[in-house]
Amino acid sequence: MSDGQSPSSPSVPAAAQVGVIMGSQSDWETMRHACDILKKLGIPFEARIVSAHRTPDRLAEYARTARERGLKTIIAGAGGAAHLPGMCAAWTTLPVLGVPVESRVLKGQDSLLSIVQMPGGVPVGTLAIGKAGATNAGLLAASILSLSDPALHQRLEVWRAQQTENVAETPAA
Ligand code: RP5
Repeated sequence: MSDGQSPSSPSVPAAAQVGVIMGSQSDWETMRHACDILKKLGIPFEARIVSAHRTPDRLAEYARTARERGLKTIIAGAGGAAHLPGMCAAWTTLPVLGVPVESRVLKGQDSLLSIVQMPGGVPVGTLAIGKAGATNAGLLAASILSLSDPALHQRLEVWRAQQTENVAETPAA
């Protein structure tokens, strides 16, 4: 699980701006799509396994120190009783984007409801279940960072334009 690097200095890892955390190794298949977007847009990030239930102290330490370590947004993905995004948001005032991972038994409905139903006062921006949610979490993190980064704003505009160009007008046979 490699971290992002600055596109201008490929040998020197840039300080992470986005923290991508997930409750388990089994979440990586979903969460790697958030990382893929961050990589494509040249946003330095770090990816970590941090479980609200199995490693609660790791979560508290991670979230409480996130802002002082230079992170600007956290993407948190979890499945089932998906308390990771909410508990992360409880420890930090950074924007927290929650990705409901598709669970085996309830297909991610449990993850979605666990993440989206936050009490007023502790927000988590909740995305769609699975790959689309992880991809959009990466894009939303990029949008947030682009507010104070004109070069990133430009890369994001180019990415969107390319996406539009890639949509065929007629379906392939
Ligand atoms: C959650 O439990 C994780 O986020 C994961 O989606 C789910 C299952 O974890 P494993 O049993 O696969 O480690 O904490």
